[in-house]
Amino acid sequence: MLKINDMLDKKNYLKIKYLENESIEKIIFEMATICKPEKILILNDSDEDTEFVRNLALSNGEERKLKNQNHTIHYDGYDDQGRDKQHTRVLLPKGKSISKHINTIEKQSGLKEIYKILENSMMGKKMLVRFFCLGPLDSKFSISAMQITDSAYVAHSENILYRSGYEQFKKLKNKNNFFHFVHSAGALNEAKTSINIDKRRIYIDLEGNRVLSVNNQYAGNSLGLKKLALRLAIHKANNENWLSEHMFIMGVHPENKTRTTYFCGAFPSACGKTSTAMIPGQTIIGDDIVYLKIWENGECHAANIESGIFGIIKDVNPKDDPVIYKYLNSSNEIIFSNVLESDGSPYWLGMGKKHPQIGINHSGKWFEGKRDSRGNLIPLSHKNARYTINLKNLENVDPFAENKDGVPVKAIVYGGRDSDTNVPIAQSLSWNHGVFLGASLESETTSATIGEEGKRKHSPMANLDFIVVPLNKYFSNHFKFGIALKSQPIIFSTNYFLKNENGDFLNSKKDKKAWILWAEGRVHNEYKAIKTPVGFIPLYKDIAKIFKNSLNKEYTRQEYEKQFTIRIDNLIAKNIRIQNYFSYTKLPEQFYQEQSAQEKRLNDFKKQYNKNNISPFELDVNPKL
Ligand code: SPV
Ligand code: MN
Repeated sequence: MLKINDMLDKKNYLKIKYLENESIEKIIFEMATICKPEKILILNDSDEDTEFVRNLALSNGEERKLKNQNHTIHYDGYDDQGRDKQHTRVLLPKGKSISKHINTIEKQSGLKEIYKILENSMMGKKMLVRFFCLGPLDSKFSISAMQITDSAYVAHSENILYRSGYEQFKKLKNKNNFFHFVHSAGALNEAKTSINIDKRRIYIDLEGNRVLSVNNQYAGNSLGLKKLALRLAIHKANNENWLSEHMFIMGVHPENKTRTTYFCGAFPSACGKTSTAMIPGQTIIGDDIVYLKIWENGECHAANIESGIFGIIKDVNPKDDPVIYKYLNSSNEIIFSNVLESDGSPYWLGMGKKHPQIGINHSGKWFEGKRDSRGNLIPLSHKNARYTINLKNLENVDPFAENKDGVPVKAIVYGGRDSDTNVPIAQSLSWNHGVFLGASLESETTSATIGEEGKRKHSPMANLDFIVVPLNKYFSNHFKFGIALKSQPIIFSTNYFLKNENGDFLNSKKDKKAWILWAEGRVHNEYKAIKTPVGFIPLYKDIAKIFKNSLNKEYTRQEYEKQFTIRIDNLIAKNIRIQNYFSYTKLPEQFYQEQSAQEKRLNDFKKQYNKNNISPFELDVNPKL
């Protein structure tokens, strides 16, 4: 029987000892005893170790080189292309319950199950132990996080996406206040993808500040630092009065002005979060996960928890996403996942270029017209295919991206995929109303999670998949956070996905720039607005001018009218859906106050105008701030 001594040589043992942390030793030894790797490799922050992981991913076949020397390609299994919500569960101590929306399993039986699955899972493979810091190093945002994995692809991705934290761990001085993640891809086939998908499990241990994940490779399931750490951080934040959110951070730069206004924005997966943060002319700090804290000066400060982007590649083309498209064609380090490879080049859906009729993709050898075992046509690349890049070489990275104090946030945006209800942009009437708008976010499902697409679902703060505390507690935390701030960010709601009667989008992808610039102007009191039951909307003359100046586009009165019509009946129906959806649980009093106030405003409006759809021009008479 393999012993720790056989797995761990002197050099690696000393790398553990250097950290002077008993908990780390204990965890590594316990997991190695269960998973039985052929070798334990402790990786520090050195270039040598980073290079080692990159090469290991290539030599063990989890990644392959593309024509461009710094580009590699990785495939996840055909049925491992999104987050597995069904098998992601919170371990719950006996006799405890959290909330209906949280998928749970009794802790002892859950641990027993996953330990059994993890048994021998790393046989013949190397156990890689890697140390990171969530948030800027040595800051009030920093959380240390250790990743144990047998996948060099996972370790390689995390090297690109997170800040190295081996030295930061040393500063913990033997404390166990860190997150840790154990992952095994499990048995692999000849394509080096996980075989035992039926035994895919992601179990979250809140008290232990750890997540165990097995039989998967797709990053949303396997990379501890990403959505697994987000869940642990939400738990921590809700006990410590700060926020851990599924948000971007960007610097907004109005035309012909020198100021920068920082925005955070929460959008469900595949609903425009990255592309908002990448709007031409603006600067990006992060595109996925943000911690927000009340700073000493009473302002809201936010920091990016990551240092890279794991972005959806579909529809990245020179017209819609020029910055990313250019980057993907540069010599910077990139991992492409689940795209088509032909002759050493990557191809994906919506790249705006002719693609070959044959190649290799997530289904193996691919040809146009190929069908899977269920009879479905296999597209050339998966809709949830991704690119993994570091932020530092992006031309639009914000100069304060690594600031230890984060940046002061002046606006928060909530947006969902909604074809028929919300206007493209509205400013909430107050912080509490904004929290209510975030809490009532709905969105049509996308390919970022496994399951049916296009179904309208509730998506509070675009964070529901990751909220591991009761919604009452989570929403209360938001309300309280606003009260404690000396100056509150202004909350806006957006909707990029309105459609006409024929199912065509009413807006082009570029239009989001106009909404964001209008919101930025509102932060600085530069525009008047029209008050509606769902918040303040732009005046035609202002938004048309923004379209002209920033996009060189004539925004017609007809477009404005169609997009900013207040769809009273749909909004009332939404309000009822929200009420029904949350009826199973008790929410904070402020939520109910906002909901009934909104209901009253909608009903009063309906009475006053006596119709279902009210043109903004009918409201344009008496603009108020
Ligand atoms: C998302 O789905 O929200 C993502 C990608 O950012 S994943 O890593 O799957 O979470
Ligand atoms: Mn995300």
